[in-house]
Amino acid sequence: MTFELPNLSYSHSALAERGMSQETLELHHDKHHLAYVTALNGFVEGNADLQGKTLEQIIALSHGDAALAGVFNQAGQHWNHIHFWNALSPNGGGIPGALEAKLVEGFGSVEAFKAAFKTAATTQFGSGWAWLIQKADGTLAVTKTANGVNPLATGEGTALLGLDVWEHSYYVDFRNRRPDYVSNFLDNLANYEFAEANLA
Ligand code: MN3
Repeated sequence: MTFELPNLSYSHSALAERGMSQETLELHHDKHHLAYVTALNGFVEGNADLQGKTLEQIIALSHGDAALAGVFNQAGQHWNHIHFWNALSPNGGGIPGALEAKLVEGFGSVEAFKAAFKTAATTQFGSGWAWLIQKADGTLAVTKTANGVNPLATGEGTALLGLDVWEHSYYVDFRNRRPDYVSNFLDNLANYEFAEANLA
């Protein structure tokens, strides 16, 4: 096996009081993420060009290549979910000072950042992701991507904080209320210390 499902750094029930249930994490991490890893390993086994490559290298070489669309989807989703588990915290929601200063610089206020992020996350039509990124010029921006795409693949910038907006990420806990899931993430679950650590 080339790639492996990483363990969560918290228990499956650790986020339940903050709006992400044990059932969601069991399905999302143990089933959905594992399926991406298993499928990716199947592609690698069957394609010598992919063997020995890092996950980032596979994302770079498969992105935009129609013949490798299946590979990209699995590799992108593996990368995205590794990021996502780190973007959640049982002590989430608190924004450390250096990141807060960058958010104010980039968006005018923390509230304006959250509004921009919520707009991106709720207007991503169908499956995808919302991201806080740092662009090459050092400034922050909010973006959204479809399916398994991420800012690493598009070259838009460094992913600081990503939110999964596929229905499997919120349907158990929030049913069809994606806006409530997004707000709860921003206020109660987001690991802003992880986001700050991703700053250049
Ligand atoms: Mn997911």
